[in-house]
Amino acid sequence: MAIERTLLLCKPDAVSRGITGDIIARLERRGYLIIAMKMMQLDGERARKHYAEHAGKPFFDGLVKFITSGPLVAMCIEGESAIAGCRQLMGATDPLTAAPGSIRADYAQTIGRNLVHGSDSHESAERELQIFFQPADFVSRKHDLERWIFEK
Ligand code: IDP
Ligand code: MG
Repeated sequence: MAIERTLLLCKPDAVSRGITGDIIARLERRGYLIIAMKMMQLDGERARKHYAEHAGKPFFDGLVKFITSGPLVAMCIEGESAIAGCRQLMGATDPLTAAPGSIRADYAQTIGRNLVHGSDSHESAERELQIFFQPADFVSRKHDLERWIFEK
């Protein structure tokens, strides 16, 4: 158990479909804290860096083309075990196998348009957050953490 930070993206399909608000509402309802947030459009270089682990896979070029196709909303989420917790809220990569009630099961149909990205480990979170945010982009939500999340 530990307070963690993770990168959460509302991908271009979520922005285009107007469901970023629903996604953010689910994160906030769970009690996660947004400590950085920006809307931006990725260029190819940054997209390939973000998805470097998938370079060479058959879906890689399509993935880069899609993630650069329009604006996305990038967030740093903070909370207790936030890396695994956000992955749970998102649901499995393929919406057809995602748990009912998860974002991907509730809003998506295909693996290539599955609306959200979430870091899958500590190492990924640290690496990915640096791709999207500068140190000055982060706010402190220490008081909210103390009030709502730390168990005394
Ligand atoms: P994740 O987003 O659940 O972490 P990853 O395996 O890291 O899933 O894949 C990154 C993204 O690449 C997925 O969210 C999905 O949009 C896309 N992707 C993964 N596998 C496939 C595939 O087999 N076909 C098409 N797109 C895929
Ligand atoms: Mg992944």
